[in-house]
Amino acid sequence: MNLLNKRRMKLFKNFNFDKLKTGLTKTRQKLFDKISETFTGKAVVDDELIDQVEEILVSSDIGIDLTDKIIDDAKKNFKDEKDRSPQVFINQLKKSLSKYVIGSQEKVVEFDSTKKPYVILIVGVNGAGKTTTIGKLALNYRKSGLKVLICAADTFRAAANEQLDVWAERAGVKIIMKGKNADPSSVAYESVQYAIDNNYDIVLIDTAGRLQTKTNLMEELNKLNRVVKKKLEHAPNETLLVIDGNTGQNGLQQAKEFSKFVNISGLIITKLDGTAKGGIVFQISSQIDVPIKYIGVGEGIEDLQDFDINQFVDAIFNK
Ligand SMILES: Nc1nc2c(ncn2[C@@H]2O[C@H](COP(=O)(O)OP(=O)(O)OP(=O)(O)O)[C@@H](O)[C@H]2O)c(=O)[nH]1
Ligand SMILES: [Mg+2]
Repeated sequence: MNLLNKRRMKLFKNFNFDKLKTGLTKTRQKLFDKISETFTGKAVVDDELIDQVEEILVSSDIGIDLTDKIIDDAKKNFKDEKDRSPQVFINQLKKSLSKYVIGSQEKVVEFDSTKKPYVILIVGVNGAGKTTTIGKLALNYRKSGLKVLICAADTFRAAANEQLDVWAERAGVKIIMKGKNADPSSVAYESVQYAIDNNYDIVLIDTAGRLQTKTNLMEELNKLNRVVKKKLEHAPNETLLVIDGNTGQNGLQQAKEFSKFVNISGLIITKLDGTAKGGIVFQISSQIDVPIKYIGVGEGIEDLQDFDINQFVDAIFNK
């Protein structure tokens, strides 16, 4: 392992295939089960069947553009196959789906111990799952042996501090908060200062939910970013946009708009348990060049998983 790899490391890997598969049940029903039904009793996949598969993909949250690409790609590769059975076609489909996501996944940013404190900014629209995700991340980083500080920069919503405080306690980490309506940038600034003074390894900054269409709130995020950078030049080291997996097409819009104001290094798609709209993951990845770092598959502190495209595809396209 070279020095660079040693410094930039994946500190924890959370992955449980069964949990992922259970979480994605509704998405699987909408995609794989429907495709399987179409293939029932058919030994050979012909163009008419492929047209039906195309319709199923379009009506899921994969979207028209990506479906076009996937179907073209799968058709092209399937043409050369001697075995024209449904299983072989499904395998082609899986490969084609992964193909359009894998490129952006190579850009995932990992923890770097030379950047101390390492600062992660969490942003997103109202109710996306930011605060919950911070609690989950804090626990994972602490378990990895890091000294973790949580910064409560959501000074807007009543009870935001209390909610985050509960998560900090669950995760067993320190939290910095100020009164309601304090300037979020000042809480962030002071937290980073505190982390520097007290030898913290990592700072997780929670922010208020904001609609991507509200320019003043988006400017506020940009300011917070600048203020943190002023205190610590390398920070924020990661800016993660949290997207609720149920929001479908709007999630894509959120990613595009937030990117105009802050440099999004990764996405966290939450609430993939219980939604039928998991196909949105493919659409988002194929349309914006930002990797998906984690996915949320439940409300509990252990329910944050690393995103792995091949496992994700397997969890949807398996009985
Ligand atoms: N099922 C499920 N629920 C989740 C997940 N992540 C978050 N939630 C729930 O989503 C709701 C909102 O979560 P919060 O963490 O408060 O969201 P937020 O983005 O901080 O919300 P605001 O600060 O109000 O913008 C809570 O009820 C969470 O329990 C997940 O992965 N799965
Ligand atoms: Mg919150």
